[in-house]
Amino acid sequence: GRLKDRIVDGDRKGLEAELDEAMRTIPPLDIINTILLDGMKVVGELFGAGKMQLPFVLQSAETMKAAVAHLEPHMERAEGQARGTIVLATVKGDVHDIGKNLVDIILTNNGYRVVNLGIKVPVADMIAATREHKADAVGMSGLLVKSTVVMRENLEEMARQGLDVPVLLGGAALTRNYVEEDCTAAYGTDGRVAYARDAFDGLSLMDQVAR
Ligand code: B1M
Repeated sequence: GRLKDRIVDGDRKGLEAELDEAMRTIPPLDIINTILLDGMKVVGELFGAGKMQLPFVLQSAETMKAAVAHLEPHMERAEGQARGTIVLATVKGDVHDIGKNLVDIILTNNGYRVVNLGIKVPVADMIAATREHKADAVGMSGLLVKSTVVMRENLEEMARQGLDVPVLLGGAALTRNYVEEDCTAAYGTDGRVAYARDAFDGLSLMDQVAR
């Protein structure tokens, strides 16, 4: 569809009007999950195949962000007291934040308090924020292969600093096996590091740990 093409082309002109039009028939979250994310997938494939240059990838990412920002106020939000707190960050050396910010939106809309520390976050900042906010969990995001190594090192440091909250890991370069074997071993105790395949997986994991 046209909205998907807009993401691929990084075309923001008239984007809001088109999103408003789409929202008449499609719930905002479905627009993100089915249409917009499909567009980002194409961008990733084109870039990976050397058929799209970085500045254009950036424009697609900006268009995606603008679209999500426009849709976000229209999403349903769970009312009442916060169900739990998560500290969320893209790891050191990594700037990719679209997936992390989606996780933020989905958790926030489902009643969690999200302390979003942004991108390129050193582990010391995550540890400090976890203590300061008495967080129930830490969520790390990262899309680069090297970020998977950073996550494992972060878990070692968290363990050294005596942190024992559950940790959720997400991002395209991770595998379930790497998270459940290597990362769990790095953190020390069994079962406290979980792999979130997508933002909804992140929500259901949060529902489990925050109880
Ligand atoms: Co970059 N990039 N990028 N990039 N980029 C990838 C990741 C890459 C796979 C592209 C490719 O080669 N095909 C590749 C990584 C290769 C590798 O490491 N093996 C790559 C590269 C190489 C780079 C640079 C090094 C390029 C360069 O400079 N030469 C550079 C890195 C800079 C850095 O980080 N230091 C770079 C830069 C950029 C842009 C700035 C241009 C832009 C990012 C803009 C931004 O985020 N603000 C960008 C983009 C857009 C991409 C692709 C095309 C799309 C990523 C995206 O937003 N996807 C990406 C290709 C790809 O992923 N296939 C690519 C949509 C998003 C919703 O998905 O983040 O995976 P994702 O999130 C998912 C799940 O992973 C999960 O939930 C989401 C869905 O529900 N999830 C979590 C993620 N985090 C979670 C946390 C959770 C739970 C679930 O709980 C904690």
